[in-house]
Amino acid sequence: LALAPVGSPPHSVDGFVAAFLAELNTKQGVALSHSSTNAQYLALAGTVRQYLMARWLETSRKTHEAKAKTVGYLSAEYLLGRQLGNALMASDLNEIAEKGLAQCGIDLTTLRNQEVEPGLGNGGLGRLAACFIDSLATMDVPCIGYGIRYEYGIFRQTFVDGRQVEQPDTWLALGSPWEFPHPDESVQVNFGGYTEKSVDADGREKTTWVPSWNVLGVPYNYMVPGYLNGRVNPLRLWSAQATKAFDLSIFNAGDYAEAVRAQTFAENISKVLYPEDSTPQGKELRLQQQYFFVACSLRDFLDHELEEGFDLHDLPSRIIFQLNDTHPVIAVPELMRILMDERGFDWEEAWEVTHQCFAYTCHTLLPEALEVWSTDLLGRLLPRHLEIIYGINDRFLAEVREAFPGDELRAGRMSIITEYPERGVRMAYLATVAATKVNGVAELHSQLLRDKVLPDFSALWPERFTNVTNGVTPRRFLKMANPKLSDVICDAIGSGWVTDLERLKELETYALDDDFLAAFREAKDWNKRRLTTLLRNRDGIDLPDGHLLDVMVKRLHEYKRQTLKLLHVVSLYEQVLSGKLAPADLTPRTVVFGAKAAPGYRMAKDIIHLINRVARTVNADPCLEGRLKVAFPANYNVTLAEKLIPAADLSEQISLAGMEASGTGNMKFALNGALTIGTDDGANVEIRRLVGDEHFFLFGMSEPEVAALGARGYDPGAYYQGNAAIRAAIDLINSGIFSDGDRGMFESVTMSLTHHDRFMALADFESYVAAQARVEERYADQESWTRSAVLNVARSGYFSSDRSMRDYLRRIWHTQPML
Ligand code: DL6
Repeated sequence: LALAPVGSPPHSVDGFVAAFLAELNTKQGVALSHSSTNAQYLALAGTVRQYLMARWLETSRKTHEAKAKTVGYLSAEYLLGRQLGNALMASDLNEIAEKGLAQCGIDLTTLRNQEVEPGLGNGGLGRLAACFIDSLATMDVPCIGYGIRYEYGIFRQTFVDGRQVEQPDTWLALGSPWEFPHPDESVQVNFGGYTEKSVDADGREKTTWVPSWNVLGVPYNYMVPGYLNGRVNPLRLWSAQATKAFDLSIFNAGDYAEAVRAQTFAENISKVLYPEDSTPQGKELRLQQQYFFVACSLRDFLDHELEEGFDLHDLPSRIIFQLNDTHPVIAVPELMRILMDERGFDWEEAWEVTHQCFAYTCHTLLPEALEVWSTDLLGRLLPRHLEIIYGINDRFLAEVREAFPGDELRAGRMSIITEYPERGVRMAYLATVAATKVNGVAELHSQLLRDKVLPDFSALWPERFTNVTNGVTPRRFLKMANPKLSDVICDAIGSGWVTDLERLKELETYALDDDFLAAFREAKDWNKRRLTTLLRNRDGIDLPDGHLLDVMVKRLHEYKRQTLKLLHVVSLYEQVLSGKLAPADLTPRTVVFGAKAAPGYRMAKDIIHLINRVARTVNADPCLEGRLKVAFPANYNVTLAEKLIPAADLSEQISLAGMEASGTGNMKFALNGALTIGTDDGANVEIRRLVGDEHFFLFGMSEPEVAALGARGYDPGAYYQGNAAIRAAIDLINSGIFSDGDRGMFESVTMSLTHHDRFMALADFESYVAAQARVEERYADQESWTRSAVLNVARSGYFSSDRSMRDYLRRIWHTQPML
C-alpha cells in the first residue's frame, strides 16, 4: 500500500501536513493558530477521508465491472466505535499522521479522543455487524451494509445516587466527518392505505397497493476500509425525511408548529435507536423503522447497484441479503411485492427468487426476544405486506400438511401466524420459511435453535440449518486496542496474524520463554496503567496497583447474571465483616462492572443501583483498603471496551447455560490475554475447548443440567436456606448496610433471587465461588497465570470475524472474495 492511488494525497509526512492544513483552512475555515481541538479533529478526519476516497471509488468501479455477487448485510444496528483510529490503521497512516500533526504542534491522541463514537447499536448484535463488515472489506468481499442513521444512538448512561439516568446521545452535535449524504439518491417509502385488485389485459389478477402516506429515505454513505488492501466497502445508513417538509401556506397563516408537522413526523422514524436488546418495544415506530430501512435498501440495490435492464430472475447471482436477526425480515414480503406488483412476476417465480436472496441469523434464545408483530398493526401500516405474509403462510402450511398428513397440531405449531395473545406474525418463523439458510451464532446456540426454538422447522428442513460461530475483528480489538501486546506478538511471530489470526498459534512455544512472558506481563501492566489514567480522568475512579482486575462488561440482563458476581463480592465482604475471613487473606482484587440497562427494564436498573451502592460501601470501608474494590464506570461503550479489555486479568462470562447465544466479549478478552471464568454457555464452550480446560475456569450447571433442574422444579428458597454463604450475603443486602439503613431498598432484587431466580444464580453460586478460589490460587502463581494468558491468546485465532466470514461465504452465501 505504499502506492497512493491517482488523485489521493501523497503518502508522506509533508504531503499529509499540506493536505491537513488545506482541510483546516478551506473546510473548517480556521487558521492553525486559532483552531479548536474539534476543528483539528474534523480536518484530520477530512484528510484521512481523502486517502480513502480514491480507493472507495476504485472499489465501486471494480465491483460493478465484475458484476460480482454482493453481500447485502441488513442490520437495524451497527455499533461502530470510533472511526478515526480504524481509518488511520486501515490506510497505514498512523505514523505519518502522528509525525505530521506533531509538526503542527498537535497530539494525535488528543484528536482521537475528540471523536464521539457512533453508538448505533445496543450491544452484541450491533457490534457483530460492525466486525463483520470490517472483515468483509479486509477479505475483499463486495458488501453493502444497510442500516439506519439514528440521530440519537444508544443513550448516554449517567449515575445519579447510584441509579441509571439516561441522557440523549448527541453524537452528531460536533460534526460527522465520516459520512457522505446523498439526497440525490433518496428513496420514497410508502406506508398505510389499502390494496386494490384488478385484472390485467392478459386476464391475470393484479394487486395494487394504494398507500396513504410516505417519507423519503436519504442515504448517508460511510466508508468501511479493508485493512491495507485498498478495498473500501460502503455502509449505507438511511435517514428519514418528509416528502413535503414544509407547508408555506400554513406557515404564512401563522401556525408554525403545524407547518412543520409532517417533517417532524417523518423524521421521528430515524430519530432514536430503541434501547432494547432483548425485547421488542415501541411497537409502531419500531415497525416503521424496520420497513423504512429495508424498503430503502432493496430499492437502492435494485435501482442503483444493478445495471439497467437486469433480469431480476437472476437476482440471486448478484445479491444475498443477510437478515441480522428478525428486525429486517419485513424485507421478505417487500421483495415479493416488488417482484409481483411492480415487475410482473407470478407468485412461484417471485418466491423462487426471494427464497434464494435471503439468509437469516438468529441471535437469541430468549422467547421474549423473538419478535411478533400484531396483524392489526401490520395491516394498518403495510396492508399489502400482510396479504403477502398470509400467502406465504398458506403455501407453507400446505407443504407441512403434505409432509405430515393429518398432523394438524404440528401445522398449528408451525404457522407463521399465531393467535395468542393476539393475532400476530412470528417474524422468526417467517424468516425461517423464507431463508435459504438459518444459522445460530455458536455451536451450542445453533444446536438449541434446532432442538428447542425451531424443532419442527429443523425436522422439515434439516439441511437449512447451520452454525456460524461469531468472531471479532482482530484489527480493532487487538492491533488497535492493544498496541503494546500487538508489538510483543509482532516481535515474536511477525505481523501476519492481523489478517490471519490462526497464526497466533505460533505463540504457543513462547509460553515457556521467560523473556516473552516478561514482555507479555509488561504489556498487561502498561494496559492497566493506561486504564487507571483513563478512569481517573473520566470517572474519578482510582484503580489500586497490583490488583487482579476482574471484569464483567456487557448489557445488564438477568440472564447474564451480574447478580451472581455481585453476590460473590457481597459474600467476601460479609466474611470479612463477620470475621470469617481476614482481609489479609483476600487476593487483592478490583471488580469492574460496565453495563447499560434498557430504560424500561426495572429489575436491571435496580441491579445497577445495587452494584453502585455495594461499591460505595465496600470502597469506603477501611478494612478492605487495598484488598477489594468495586468500580462501575458509567456509559460502557466500544471506546471504553477498547481500554478495559486489554487491561483485564479475569473475564466474567457467567450467564446461565443455554441463555447466551454466543457472546463476543468473551472472545475479545481471551484474545487480549485474560483468563475466563465461565459457564458452558454460548461460545464459551468453544473457547474452553480451544484454550484448554486448565486455562479456563469452568463452573456451573451445563445446559442439560439446567433443563433437568427446571423440569424437576427449581426452588431458589432451598438454596437460600441451605447455603450459609448465600443466606449471609442476601441478608447483608437486606440489612440496609448498602442503603443507609433502608432495608427495603433492594427488596426487588433479593426477593426475586430467593423466590423466583429465573436464571438460577443461587443454584450456581457454590460452584462459582469454588471456581473463584481456583482463580485466586492460580493468580498467586504469576508465572503459571501468565503462561495460561499467553495460551489463551495463542489459541484464540479461531475467534476472528474473518473466520466467521469464511464460514458464511462457504456455508451460506456461496460467493467469494474478489482478490
Ligand atoms: O450474535 C451477537 C450477539 C451474541 O453474541 C449474544 O450472545 C446475543 O445476546 C446477542 N443478541 C442480541 C439481541 N438479540 N436479539 N434479538 O444482541 O447477539
